[in-house]
Amino acid sequence: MSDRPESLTPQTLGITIGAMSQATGIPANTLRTWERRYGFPEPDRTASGQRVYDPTVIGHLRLVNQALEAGHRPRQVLGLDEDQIRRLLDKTAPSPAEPAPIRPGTTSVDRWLRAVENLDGATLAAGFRSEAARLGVLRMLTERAGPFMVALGEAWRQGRIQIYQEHWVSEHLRSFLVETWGPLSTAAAGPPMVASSLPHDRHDLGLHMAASIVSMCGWRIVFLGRDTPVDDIAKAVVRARAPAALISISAWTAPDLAHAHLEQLRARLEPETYLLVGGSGSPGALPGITHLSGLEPLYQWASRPFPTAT
Ligand code: B12
Repeated sequence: MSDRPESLTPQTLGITIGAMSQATGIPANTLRTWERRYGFPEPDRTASGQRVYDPTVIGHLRLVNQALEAGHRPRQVLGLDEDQIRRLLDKTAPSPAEPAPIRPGTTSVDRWLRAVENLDGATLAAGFRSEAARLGVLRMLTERAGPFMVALGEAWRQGRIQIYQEHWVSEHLRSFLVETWGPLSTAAAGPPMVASSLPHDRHDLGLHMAASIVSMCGWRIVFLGRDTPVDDIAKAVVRARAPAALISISAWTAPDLAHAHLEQLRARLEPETYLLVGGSGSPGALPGITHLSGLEPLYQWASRPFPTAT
């Protein structure tokens, strides 16, 4: 991949096994074992033999993860396509009118990465909107926007995307997400939910994605955004009389730091306040914390009857 850093081509758009593992929470060894036993996920190889995965497989693997969490076995799940896993998980089957998935090599992720390279805002804006209309917001975020940002991070790490391009695209995606959740939240009939990142974490796109999901379910968002002190998150929950707080933790936050902040926050909240936690830097299940492994479980959680305010 590093032999042609000057331009983005289909071969250079893949992500490494480390990035795939980070994006899905599936250990690299498990990915290799599944490839050997079940032929999935099947990577391409660079000239030096390094595995490179199509980033759109991230959404598929996150579904596999959910099916395994739900008690299904790898051999039952790994031969299934995304729609079959959704049906296994009792998710709504897609309508017959839904278009077939875009083939690798012409994926939205590829097109959007090229748009970033060329600072082509029109292609990005049209792409975000049309994919949201085509797939629905939940699938657009889990199967397109999330994998796109992971691929972008990989391209940046390899020096193929500059920091100005990363800032530029982050602002584009942020605008799209705010336009998605803002009007829903303003019109929401449900209770408030405080949405925040942890101290020092300047990543907030996962938080905007999570806000988009819960606002679709009728929650009103009290958005604190990135890098918020734990005490202030707790004060906002009290002030808003919010029955729930949502914390998004990016891959940048070290797990032990995230753990410490979450313990502090839990101690400052009333016991009955729900503390929802997710994002690729989430330290996982902790006492008093509702850890959710992705946006689909968040959607399930937020669709339940509203709790009463504390
Ligand atoms: C965009 C970006 C930035 C932007 C952020 C802009 C913004 N407004 O958010 C900027 C330029 C500011 C930035 C800065 C930095 N970044 Co940065 N960044 C990224 C990038 C490319 C995308 C982040 C993102 O949006 N990911 C997509 C999100 C949405 O994915 P996610 O968190 O997994 O969330 C998904 C689910 O988990 C779920 N979810 C999210 N939240 C929640 C919450 C709940 C409750 C639930 C249920 C679900 C859920 O929704 C998403 C759906 O797919 C990542 C690459 C990556 N792999 O993520 C690097 C990345 C996170 N950054 C990285 C680094 C190193 C940095 C910097 C240190 C760079 C620098 N030298 O300055 C700084 C750190 C700044 C800081 N103090 O936080 C590294 C972290 C590596 C590590 N493990 O430490 C990454 C992984 C890049 C890389 N490959 O190396 N970054």
